[in-house]
Amino acid sequence: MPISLPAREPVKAPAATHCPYCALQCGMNVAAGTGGTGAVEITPRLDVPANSGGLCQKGWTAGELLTGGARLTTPLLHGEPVGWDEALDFVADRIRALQAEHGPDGVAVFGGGGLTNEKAYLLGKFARVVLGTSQIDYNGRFCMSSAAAASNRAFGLDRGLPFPITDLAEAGAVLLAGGNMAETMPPFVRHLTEMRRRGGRLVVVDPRLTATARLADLHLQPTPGTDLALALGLLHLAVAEGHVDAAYVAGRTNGFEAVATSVAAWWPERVERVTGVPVAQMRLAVEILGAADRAVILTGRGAEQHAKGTDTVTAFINLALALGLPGRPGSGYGCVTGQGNGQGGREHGQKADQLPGYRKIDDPAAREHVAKVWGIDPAEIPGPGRSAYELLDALGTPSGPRALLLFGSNPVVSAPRAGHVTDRLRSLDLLVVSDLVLSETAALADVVLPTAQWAEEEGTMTNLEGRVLLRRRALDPPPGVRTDLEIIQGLAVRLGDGTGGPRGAGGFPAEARAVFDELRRASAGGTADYSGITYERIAAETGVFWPCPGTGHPGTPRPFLDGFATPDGRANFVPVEHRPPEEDADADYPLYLTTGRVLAHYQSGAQTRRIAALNAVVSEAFVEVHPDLAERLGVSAGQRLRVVSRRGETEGVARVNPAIRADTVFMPFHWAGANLLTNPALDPVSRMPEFKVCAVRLERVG
Ligand SMILES: Nc1nc2c(c(=O)[nH]1)N[C@H]1C(S)=C(S)[C@@H](COP(=O)(O)OP(=O)(O)OC[C@H]3O[C@@H](n4cnc5c(=O)[nH]c(N)nc54)[C@H](O)[C@@H]3O)O[C@H]1N2
Ligand SMILES: Nc1nc2c(c(=O)[nH]1)N[C@H]1C(S)=C(S)[C@@H](COP(=O)(O)OP(=O)(O)OC[C@H]3O[C@@H](n4cnc5c(=O)[nH]c(N)nc54)[C@H](O)[C@@H]3O)O[C@H]1N2
Ligand code: SF4
Ligand SMILES: [Mo]
Repeated sequence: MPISLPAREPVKAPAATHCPYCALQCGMNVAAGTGGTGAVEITPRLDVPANSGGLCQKGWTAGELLTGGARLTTPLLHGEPVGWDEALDFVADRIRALQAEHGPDGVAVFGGGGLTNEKAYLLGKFARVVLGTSQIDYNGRFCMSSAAAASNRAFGLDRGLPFPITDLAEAGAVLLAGGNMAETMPPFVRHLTEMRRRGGRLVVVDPRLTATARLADLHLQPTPGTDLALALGLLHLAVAEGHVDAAYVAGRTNGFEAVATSVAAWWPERVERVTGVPVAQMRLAVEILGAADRAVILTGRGAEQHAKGTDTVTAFINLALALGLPGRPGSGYGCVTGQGNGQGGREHGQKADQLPGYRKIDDPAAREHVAKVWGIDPAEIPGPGRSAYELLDALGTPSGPRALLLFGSNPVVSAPRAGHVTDRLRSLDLLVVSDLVLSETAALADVVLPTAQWAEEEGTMTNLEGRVLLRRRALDPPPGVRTDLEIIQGLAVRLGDGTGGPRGAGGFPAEARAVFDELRRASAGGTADYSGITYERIAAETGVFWPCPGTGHPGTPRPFLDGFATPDGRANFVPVEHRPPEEDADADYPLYLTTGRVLAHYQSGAQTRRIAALNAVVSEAFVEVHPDLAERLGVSAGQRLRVVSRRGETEGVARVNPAIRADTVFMPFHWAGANLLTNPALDPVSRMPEFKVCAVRLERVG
């Protein structure tokens, strides 16, 4: 059934909006067609505290993909351009046939943390209400799920930074475990340098002397995968040196005794043997944290992306609680969330076990509330589905989904054990990808749906501080391109009950505002309550912090000041034990591989590898090796290296750098290759894969 799309107002004035990429969500003004060139002009906004005038080179060049020739402008069916009706009819017919044969769970959905709140919400609703499938998850599972799980069990709430980013400047000390913001969020660094300018001290934990570690007063350089032991050792020392805040522990927490007992065995020399971090450096780190009146402990993906990531973050939270930090002004624990809407993307129902408002899908009260908003019976909402890697791993298997609809992710490059994931994607009966460009994953799809981009659409994004921001439209999408909301609506109309009701056009508006208004109602009373947030308020207040239950509510910049979100209002210490990586180095694979990011490229590189100025900075995968290792292998900088793991092999150019440990090599994952090697061992709680450590060997090529 053809439907009418919302009218688009012509756009003239520059739009005050936000960068399409990372969770810092730097504010920028976007002016379209400046000087009649068709090019887009980007200037930083001064009114957004996260960047207040700063942008990184990805932000400066983000306009290039809007106007360049790299983007998709027509749907593709088996590689051939077709019209929208033909493409969407084909998808709907195939889904109907596959569900008739394999049941509702025969069709799966995979979303992304770069999608707006509105898209994430509507995608989750589409999966449950129209497809009736439990099989939905998203790439945020690969991102901050371990920190989320640890925060939930300690604080009863997961909000990346539970304080405004500008609070960092007031801290007397910051310990950052496994984050490299100088490359991953350059304008973030100004908050750390301001802290240091005021006399505060920075401690960075990273197996590499990164650009961020170079800014630090103290750099701890552990073996990859040993942060848990390090955190236990730091708490051991904090107890031994009398840094525990006894009044805070007694007044605001539960369970300290068991944790104090469990770290007793982690004396400093033992921790040094496990981590490689000298005892003196650990003592200094604890002294710095203990001496500061206000202190913050932050984790990034380096500490989190492990098969024990949840316990590692828990160990750092235990340390923060013992020092009396969370819930005190200018102090606390925070996870530096990654994707543009990494925070909001995990709150509104694209996660296998969640419903909007950060509700649990197996909670009867949550199901009843959301079903009412959706106009369906609670019993019709499916139960929890598979987590991201488990879902990808099940595709095309006898018990797994036969079709996948994918919005906002490129797993052929970014999933762990990517060679296997690619095989699973190829084995599907139907793969449908909505993207701006022909990503490596879109290139495998039966149907590719070209979607509008950030500067061509409205919507909300929730940044790393939990601040809900407004994405504004600066220009029209090219002819032939539709927004994700229009695409979801197009499918809902075809696959729904054919009425204007909740299972048809009525339940799936394509206007972002209408979706947001429904999201507000669906989230009301939930943990992530957005009910008091409106587009007008966001515009007037430069963002509103959730929870915001009611239009008269001011929003909540610091949710833990008066108490934690646990039933008794107290934070929970949770005892955890160190264990080695799932795959340790051995005679055949003697080195640790760790993976991460470089400044110029974003994620799977689908966007940034298509931007000339960024490709000019780094244009291919590299392997960072220590000079001693290079000498042992007879390798010099610029030579090609083969990196081999039990799962696959790839090549890269050698970068010889004394900044990395001699037992470890580093590869960025922005090019297909690094993830052919990685180990999909999953964290038992968060289901996060072990991206940050596996065993490899190096070979010279030729
Ligand atoms: N330029 C750029 N910026 C980005 C992104 C991007 O792709 N490119 N992506 C965005 C997203 S989604 C995310 S999640 C964030 C990620 O932001 P970060 O967490 O800062 O990024 P990573 O480079 O993945 O990892 C950070 C550091 O962890 C270190 N590391 C590796 N193994 C270990 C370990 O076992 N322990 C410790 N302590 N450290 C370890 C690495 O050496 C690396 O320097 O960045 C966001 N910003
Ligand atoms: N080895 C290794 N692997 C990793 C990591 C690591 O550190 N090491 N980090 C992991 C982390 S933290 C993350 S977040 C993932 C990210 O990895 P991916 O999930 O692959 O993320 P992106 O590369 O951002 O993919 C987004 C895709 O969606 C498209 N896109 C962008 N915006 C939109 C939109 O609004 N709508 C639609 N439909 N499409 C859009 C882009 O063009 C791109 O093709 O990678 C993970 N993989
Ligand atoms: S730091 Fe992140 S949000 Fe800011 S300009 Fe760079 S990519 Fe964009
Ligand atoms: Mo991420």
